[in-house]
Amino acid sequence: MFARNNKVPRSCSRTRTVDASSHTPFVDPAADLPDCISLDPLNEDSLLANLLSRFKRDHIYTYIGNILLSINPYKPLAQYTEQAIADYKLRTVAISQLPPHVFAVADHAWRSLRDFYSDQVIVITGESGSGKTEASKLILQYLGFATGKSNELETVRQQLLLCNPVLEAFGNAKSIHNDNSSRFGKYIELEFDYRGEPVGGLITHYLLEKSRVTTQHHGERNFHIFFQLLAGADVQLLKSLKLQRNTDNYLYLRNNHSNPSVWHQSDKEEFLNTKKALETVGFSAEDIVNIFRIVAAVLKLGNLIFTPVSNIDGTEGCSINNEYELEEVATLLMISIDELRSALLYRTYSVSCSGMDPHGMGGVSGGNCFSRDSTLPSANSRTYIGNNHQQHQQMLLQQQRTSLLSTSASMVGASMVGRDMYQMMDGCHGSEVGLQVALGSRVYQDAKDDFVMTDLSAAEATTGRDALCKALYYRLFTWIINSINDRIKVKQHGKRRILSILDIYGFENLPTNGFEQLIINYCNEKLQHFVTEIIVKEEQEVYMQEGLEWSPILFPDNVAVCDLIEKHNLGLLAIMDEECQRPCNGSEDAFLNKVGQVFQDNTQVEVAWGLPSKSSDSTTVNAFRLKHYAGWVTYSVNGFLEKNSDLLVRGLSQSMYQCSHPIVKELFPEGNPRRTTLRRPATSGTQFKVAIIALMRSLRSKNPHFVRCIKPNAFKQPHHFDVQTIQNQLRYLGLLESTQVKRNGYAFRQPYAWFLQRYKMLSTVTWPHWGGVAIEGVARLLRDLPISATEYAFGRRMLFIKNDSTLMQLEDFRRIRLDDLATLIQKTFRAWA
Ligand code: AOV
Ligand code: MG
Repeated sequence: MFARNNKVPRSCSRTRTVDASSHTPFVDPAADLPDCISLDPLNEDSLLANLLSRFKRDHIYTYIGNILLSINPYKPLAQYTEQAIADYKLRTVAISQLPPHVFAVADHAWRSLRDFYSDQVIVITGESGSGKTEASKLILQYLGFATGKSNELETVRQQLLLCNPVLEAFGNAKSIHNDNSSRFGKYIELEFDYRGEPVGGLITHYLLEKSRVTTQHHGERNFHIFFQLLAGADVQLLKSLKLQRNTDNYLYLRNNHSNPSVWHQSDKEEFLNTKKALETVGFSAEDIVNIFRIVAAVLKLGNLIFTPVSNIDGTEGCSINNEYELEEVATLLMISIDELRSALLYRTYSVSCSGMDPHGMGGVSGGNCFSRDSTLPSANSRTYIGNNHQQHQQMLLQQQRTSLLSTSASMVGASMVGRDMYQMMDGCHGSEVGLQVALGSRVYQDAKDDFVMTDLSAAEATTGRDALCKALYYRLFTWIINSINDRIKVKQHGKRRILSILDIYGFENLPTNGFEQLIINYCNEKLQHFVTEIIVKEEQEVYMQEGLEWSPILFPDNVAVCDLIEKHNLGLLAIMDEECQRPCNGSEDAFLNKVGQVFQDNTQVEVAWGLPSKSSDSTTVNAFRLKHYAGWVTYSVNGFLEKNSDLLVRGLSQSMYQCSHPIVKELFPEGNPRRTTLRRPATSGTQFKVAIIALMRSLRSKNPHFVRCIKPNAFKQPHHFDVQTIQNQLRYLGLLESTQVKRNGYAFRQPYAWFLQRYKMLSTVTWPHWGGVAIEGVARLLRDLPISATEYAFGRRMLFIKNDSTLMQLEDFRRIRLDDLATLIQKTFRAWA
């Protein structure tokens, strides 16, 4: 019990950093309770003190009822051995005598699935670097070892265990908060048969932070796989991929602000793990090389340098400085170098009679886009007009033959300065009259596949190159996950139940936050809402509805911030979409203006113009600030619209579709010239919102288990228990309130009829049948069992059980009794025979 006189003084608890390896008078070392609901008194100080006391002994796990708190130790611990798994699986002692552990959560979820045959979900939350991904891996490890070992399931088990290294190699990166930060959200649904054996699974991923492919924040790295490949590939593989080992040779790996380009020793080993994992998951040697060819192509595309070229008619274009890199990229992607060069240097606009596609983007479901301003051909670029695909190809060939500095009048059906042309197109939206006036009837009349072509400036070509690399990488990532899903999907028929594990990117507040952080933090808001609804709000509502004695415990609700972001028409995402849908007037300033107007009376949003930039001394940024559940975050709007639009210009997707590389072709279906749809896909923000709403629906449909991860300090250091950092997390996660609810509340509840049906064999009064009212049967049954009356309560319709351990005890009684009955029946049969 926590001693009253050793209570943490509030004043020091706000500022202290405690070296957890040393003894301090901060807390009574004896106060080391595995479940915080037993603390007396229960308050923030005693909660903190108990956590510190346990942390000092490497007891990083603590219960709050059936919620598991996990504090990142930032050092390897000896508590994840096969023996530990066996302890939790075999339970030679009562579960309450085993220390709190993430294995216990995994075990409880799995037993609940098997025993109650209902879907379960383990929701892991916490800020970036708090230990969510490690927890999810330990849960998978437990489920992998603890479930049966039949040969038929061995492959499934191995595949499920080994998809993680693959996902981490392609989807994780070093961030300032975490050296192995997940840059995507991951929802793994494991399917089990009636025996509780794994039979397959499905991985859903949420919005990979693909902007990292081309730019990284100060002190951060690109995705691990780039470094792993360069460090770990043998000389032959490197040669075949046309790569050099030194990361400094690649622009995308050279972060100017820091020195992360030096690969870590572990990258080399990790490469072998990733390759092995790819093989075990079922990728063929050919698939693996094809995957690495794309990774290599991204690195080499990133090295292309575009130099401005002045045309003799005064317009501006560009050429590629290092053609040898282009040639190697073309070889890797298996595409003609001319085709690739044209896609990178020129822009083609479709002007088909079904309506014009002013952005030349077509329907694209992934990839990045040019910002709407940079989509425009530069004001002084040349424009070519033609009217069918063949003519287009001829034109490209002729361009390559003739000097870029000359204009071939025969190719130009009408002459117009690019930006004017573009604006005209936008204005008329493909209207026949408008186009005929501008282009002349020849271009438009038989227009099935008409097009306009312009030179790109060096800056535009660079933006295009980056957009292509982000699209290639993101789509490769999606392709890998889809391929894994094909391999791990359930092949057997029959009834199945699901145990899901949710591991998303944690809440982030960086020196400079952008679109990605808004998406990440929106996701965290939704999860925070889900968790507090279930743990604090709904639970209390049920107690009151059921007539149990209850004093309400209040906890601030974050529904207002969720609404502010996702509200139909008037949320931040909707305002962003509205700007993105403007033909060419959409701008980040206009977006920010609208945010200021819509939320002028809202105290949770602030708009700020001209803030000094954190990444550069002289520049300023326009931003808005949001008051999240975890504190205020300032978002610079720079790049918001481009990232939200998430489109790739048509010429680039068409060129990728032309590749003979077997995977790349598949990644860009919209590049098929025969595909006619011009419908714009939903924006990134909207796609994410739809996915998150579906995720919340899925979470709600399952029985939840919670792991709440806590970060002990901001320096990734072991033995450092930073009181303020932890106190802040305890507060915004509402852990004191959760403890109060759990302390006074109940871990389990079920209607009387259900309870009676399940446990009727435990009493001769209720077995084999109870003829009376269910509630009375349950009361008789409980009276016959060695369970303390303080462990349960009778509601109007349901029986409430205080602790999970009591439920587990009931399950154990049931299993023993059923075994006895089975033996008895067998004996009786034998006697008859
Ligand atoms: P995260 O998933 O919560 O962050 P991780 O699970 O990647 O955080 O943990 C960050 C690092 O902390 C790991 O790489 C380990 O070095 C260490 N760590 C975490 N848990 C443990 C543990 N139980 N034992 C030992 N070390 C641990 V993010 O993905 O950034 O939100 O987006
Ligand atoms: Mg993670």
